[in-house]
Amino acid sequence: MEKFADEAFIEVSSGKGGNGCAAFRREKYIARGGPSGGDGGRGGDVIFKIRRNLRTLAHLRYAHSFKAENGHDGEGSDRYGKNGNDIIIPLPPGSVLMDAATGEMVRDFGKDTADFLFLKGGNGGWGNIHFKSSVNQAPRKALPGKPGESRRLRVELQLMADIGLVGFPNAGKSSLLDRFTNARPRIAPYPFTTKIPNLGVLTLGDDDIIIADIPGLIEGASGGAGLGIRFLKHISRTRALAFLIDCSGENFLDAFDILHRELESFSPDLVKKQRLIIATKLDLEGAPERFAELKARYAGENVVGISVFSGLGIAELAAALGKLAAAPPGAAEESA
Ligand SMILES: Nc1nc2c(ncn2[C@@H]2O[C@H](COP(=O)(O)OP(=O)(O)OP(=O)(O)O)[C@@H](O)[C@H]2O)c(=O)[nH]1
Ligand SMILES: [Mg+2]
Repeated sequence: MEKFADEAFIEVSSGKGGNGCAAFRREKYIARGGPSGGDGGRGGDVIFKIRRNLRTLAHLRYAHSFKAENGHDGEGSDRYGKNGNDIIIPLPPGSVLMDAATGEMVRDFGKDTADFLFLKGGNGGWGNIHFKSSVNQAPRKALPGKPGESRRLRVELQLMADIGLVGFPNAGKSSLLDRFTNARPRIAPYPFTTKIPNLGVLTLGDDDIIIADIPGLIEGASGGAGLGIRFLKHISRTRALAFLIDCSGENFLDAFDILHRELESFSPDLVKKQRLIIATKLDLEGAPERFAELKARYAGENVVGISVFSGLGIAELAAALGKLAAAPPGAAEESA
């Protein structure tokens, strides 16, 4: 599924340490106060954290530069500078970090999901309180903070779809992906427009749901008819399937049974997944009646009707897909 890799380039920097301070006590009745300059604070670190609810790298593309706070400078009266705040960069599970220039692997979060401290902030410089000695009671010496570090990284993520769209050619799968997501697949009024799978991201509140649109299936696909069923491997690890059934003409009533059979012959796990039946093109004449017939025939299934053209049922469908994506994983995913 390398076609679906999501990728982002980011620049990350840890904070510089604060400078140490050279200062002297000035108190009443004390003629020559000793040194009182505090140390600079430590610069903030760069830390990566895996967040389960993230599914894509989209958040890295808006703000691609991430910098931790610098340490604050030390001050007189023995005051130490505050440490700079760390920068915490959230990543979706399965992210891989590589050096942008060399491609060298930095971290594979597919193997280890623990927080990753990547760049440490610079240490703060010592204030002059550290430099007092028997021979120098009034040292003017204080040290600057150490610099932070910067690196450019390539972040890569192999997307895995939550929901797979299956249906006969021309059922409206790509049109739905186009309507719902950032993906812009080819759409045309003839069969087998889609030749390779497309992925799109549907954002619902805080959650990203990844939808896979695959080439159309026909009766006999498991025996090689049409484009065959090898594309089904792209939906074998989804949480749920949506079966799209074109209600603009004939063949709508048996479509689900035929699709079910083709899927089952590819893998019995596929038909154990959570599923939803979507009746499409309800804006066309006769389609609402066919939708009613379909619902009656598959009374035990969850059947929703939509029109991508008129917008009918689209909001309800988004909510239903959100629920499906949050459902426990299907049997195929557990065994994968
Ligand atoms: N009237 C109407 N036409 C639709 C609707 N949705 C899709 N279509 C049309 O149906 C045709 C097929 O749409 P696609 O989205 O390409 O269908 P597909 O299922 O991806 O087809 P394949 O890629 O060949 O499997 C196009 O001409 C679309 O414009 C709809 O809600 N109403
Ligand atoms: Mg298509």
